[in-house]
Amino acid sequence: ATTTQQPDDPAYELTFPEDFLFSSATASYQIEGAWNISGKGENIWDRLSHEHPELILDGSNGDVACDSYHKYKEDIRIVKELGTKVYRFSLSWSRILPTGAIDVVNEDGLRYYNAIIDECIANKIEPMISIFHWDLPQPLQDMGGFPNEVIADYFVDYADLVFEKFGDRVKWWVTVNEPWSVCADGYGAGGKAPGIKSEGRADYLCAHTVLKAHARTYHLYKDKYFATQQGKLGIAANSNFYFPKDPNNPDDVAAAKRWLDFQLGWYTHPIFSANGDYPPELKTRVRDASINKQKLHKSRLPEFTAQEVAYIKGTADFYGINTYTSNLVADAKETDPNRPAVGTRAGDCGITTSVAPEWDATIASWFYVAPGNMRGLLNWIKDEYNNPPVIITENGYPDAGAIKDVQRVNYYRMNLLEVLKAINDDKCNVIGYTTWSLMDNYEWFYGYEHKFGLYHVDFNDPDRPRIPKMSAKFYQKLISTRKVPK
Ligand code: BGP
Repeated sequence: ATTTQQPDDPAYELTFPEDFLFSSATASYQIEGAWNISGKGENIWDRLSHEHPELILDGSNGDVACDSYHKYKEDIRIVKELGTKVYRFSLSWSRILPTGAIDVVNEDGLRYYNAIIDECIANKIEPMISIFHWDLPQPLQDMGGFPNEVIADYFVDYADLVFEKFGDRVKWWVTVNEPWSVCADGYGAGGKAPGIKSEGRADYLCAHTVLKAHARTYHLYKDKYFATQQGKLGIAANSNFYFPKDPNNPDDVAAAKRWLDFQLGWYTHPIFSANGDYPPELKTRVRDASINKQKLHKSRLPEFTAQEVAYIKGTADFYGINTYTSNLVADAKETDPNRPAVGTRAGDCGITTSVAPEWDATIASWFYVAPGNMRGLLNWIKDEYNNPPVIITENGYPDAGAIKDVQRVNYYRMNLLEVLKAINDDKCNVIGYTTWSLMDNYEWFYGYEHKFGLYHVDFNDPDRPRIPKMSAKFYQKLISTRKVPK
């Protein structure tokens, strides 16, 4: 069974609040194409996909993708057809600033995003803009990328420009999409561009820069633009919810909670918790592993000064969360032969992960359908951070591209019923929900092999037509009735 919901689940009777922000998402590198057109500079995904096609499942790249550089009106047309109030998309940093730095502005980049924003407004769609969704300008990577704190300066200059140019019409801003993926994958496990493998080191440095860049961007917006633009700004974190492998074993229960702190709290504790800063156990465990076990001079986890803690705390108007799947977590003692090595994040945390045998597999090896993930995560956020306004900034299901995408519909049904229960029964302050993705696109290391779209895109057709799948019709009906269709 792909879902646990019963046809008589009482949540089918519940309705989403009238002003609920339904949305669907895309990202620049994944859809735009036009990688070297009209002054755009090279970014880390251009570089990686061109130089290392062997890392991509089908050896492909985003050179053309959905051709949204030319077809953005088609994108807005399907957003309109779905009926979402919001369209979440991202800006290509190197299309606006080809070298990443503010001294060379590419006018065509500004023109392009102005056109998209205007097209949204003309169709009464509120743009939600991700300032950064992974496509770092290559020249900034050549300086070390996010592990080098100077990148925060470039980020803030870039953000300043986009607020100035687009902020009159944009009321929703996301600074960074999935800082965990940027850092833990990009500079830790190496599973995303720039593909650097330095787990437990460069990923911690990256996170430190990202958090500072985010906070500075928030303060900049509040100080310089909020009075006239009145927008809201947040971050889109990502995490699974983690279940204890043995719910009757208190050590596993503690381990699952701890891993949430290591994965999600790592980014959102400094921003949303009452005391700010990294989660206490993240600090003590990494410090202990670094100094006592590895005999390093200091902790691999950088420290914030008291001033920085205060500066970063509270820098978000909403809590954005992307979530897809789940894991079981077991405590792994020092003597456990399965415990990951000291210096890896899981080793620092003292855990192992697995999946439950009853969860359905999908086309993606990392993705199992895990009932309870959504509701568990929303409750964790509520309890951990005093119930902040939450926007689910991504949620979706991978397959090989069926138009009659029954499993995707089941997945959405399961998750949206959980969202309704979280709102109504658990009093979670959820204000929006976003599907990943509006349409099939370039799924990073999975190329065009994995599809998440509500709309099918034919990548063999030069016109790249967008065709609604069953899931698009399901979402459309859900939005118009504000109930989950049975
Ligand atoms: C999220 C990203 C999206 C999207 C999705 C699917 O992490 O924000 O950009 O790609 O995951 O993941 P993947 O393409 O790695 O399967």
